[in-house]
Amino acid sequence: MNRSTGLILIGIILASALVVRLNVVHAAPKATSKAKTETKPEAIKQPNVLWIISEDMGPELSCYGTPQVQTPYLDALASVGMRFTRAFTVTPVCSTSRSSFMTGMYAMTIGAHNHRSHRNDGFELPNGVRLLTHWLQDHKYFTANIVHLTDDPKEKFYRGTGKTDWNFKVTRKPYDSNKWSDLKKNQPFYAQINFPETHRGGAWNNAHKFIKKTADPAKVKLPPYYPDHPVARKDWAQYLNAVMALDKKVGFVLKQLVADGLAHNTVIIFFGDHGRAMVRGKQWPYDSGLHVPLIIFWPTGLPAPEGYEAGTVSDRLVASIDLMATTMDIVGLDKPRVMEGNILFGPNADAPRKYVFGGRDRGDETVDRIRTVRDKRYRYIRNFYPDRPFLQINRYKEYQYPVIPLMRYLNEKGKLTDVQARLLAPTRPKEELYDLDKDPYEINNLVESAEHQNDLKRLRGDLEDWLVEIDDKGRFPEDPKIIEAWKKNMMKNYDARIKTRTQQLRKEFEQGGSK
Ligand SMILES: [Ca+2]
Repeated sequence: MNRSTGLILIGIILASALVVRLNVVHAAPKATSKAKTETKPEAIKQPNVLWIISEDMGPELSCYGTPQVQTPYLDALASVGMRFTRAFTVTPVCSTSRSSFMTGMYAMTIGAHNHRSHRNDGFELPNGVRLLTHWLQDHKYFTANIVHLTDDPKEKFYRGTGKTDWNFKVTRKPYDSNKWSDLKKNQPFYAQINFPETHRGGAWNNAHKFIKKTADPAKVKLPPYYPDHPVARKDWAQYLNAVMALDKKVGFVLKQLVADGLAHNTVIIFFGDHGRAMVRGKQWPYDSGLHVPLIIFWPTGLPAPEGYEAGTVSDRLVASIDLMATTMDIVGLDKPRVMEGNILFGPNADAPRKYVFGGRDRGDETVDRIRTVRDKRYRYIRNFYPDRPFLQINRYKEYQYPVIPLMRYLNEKGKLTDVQARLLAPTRPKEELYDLDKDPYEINNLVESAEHQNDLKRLRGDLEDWLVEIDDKGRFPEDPKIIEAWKKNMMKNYDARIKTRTQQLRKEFEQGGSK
């Protein structure tokens, strides 16, 4: 961690909070806003809430102990806020995860469980379920999904994506603004910033250009189910570079929050929309696809709720849908009766979770259904399509993840370890059970282990109860025409590109050799 940057930031945030307590005018450090920084007591009563959301990112930050990554700003935020080590999204891909955490409901309950579904068929949310921002707008909150962090229209780096990506029809304008500069004058506000760096694409590919010190591919730590090959190391290092570019943008936001005099009355929630965009990460409901970083900062200008302790690390189980329930509670809204998310803090807090649940369904053209439950120690997984390969064809991933063609190539040469080769097996186990304490990479399936039969039965039963409780819509197969349309579209978009890229990569594999 860059200690000096981190310490400066801690100082700024604490100083800002202290200023409020002393009720004096805040001396803003190099504010880029013209707004006055004087604080008003009435603005403090209704907290602002800021969600900063990283794309496709597991807890690969330096404050979570990941080597070769330096995230001074998020580390600093964690050091004055609360860092959660067991936070999970309920699904491992953008649209289903976002449909969940923006409604406080499991995607499987509300019928939003198939990736990029219901875009043009008029499908609406069930009665009593609404977007977070619709609740907030009716509660007289100003809402924003920030694209423009500055007022410079030419600014390319310090921007948000404005991503929504929901699998249902939105019946009303979901946000009032996309400009940061609208926030100060429209308090109380709820703002969301979605950053793209850790999503594969242009921002990922260029991330190393925006940071001072890049990750060293030779020193990154790869999961054992990836081949230890220069291509895999380079890919992982670029992911960490993307994390570092993201951190730089988070730092910009935090500094701007202070400069605008908003740090004293804004609750900050930072999390990932699901796990990393790697094989066995995004789209797979293991820890590697569901485990996300979560940092919550409670400003000291507001009384901290019971259960929130600044500067601490919590190992309680948190589901992404809890963030919506908690946000509604923070602003003074009652949690709707049907909501499946839990309130984390304060007098209305729900009991801490014993389990977090999740799963996946169709992703692009790839039909699947997996459900999972995890307690603090074990993860149980049920595969509803055990007759299909783990790496059944998904053209997006075949094109985007270089480790997939690498593994296919090395498998042909017989150069994969048993653990790695399992990902290319033609079938999958019906059930999986992992001891996360002993096996954080989830590679030793304990379903046949005599000493784990009690835990297996317990979690199997909990999962079955949950499927009934949430009225899981994934039990109904999708219209085959929808799947066929996806397949045709993906073939058209990707087949030629995959062929060219695989040929290029194979040359690289041959030159790189395997270690
Ligand atoms: Ca995503």
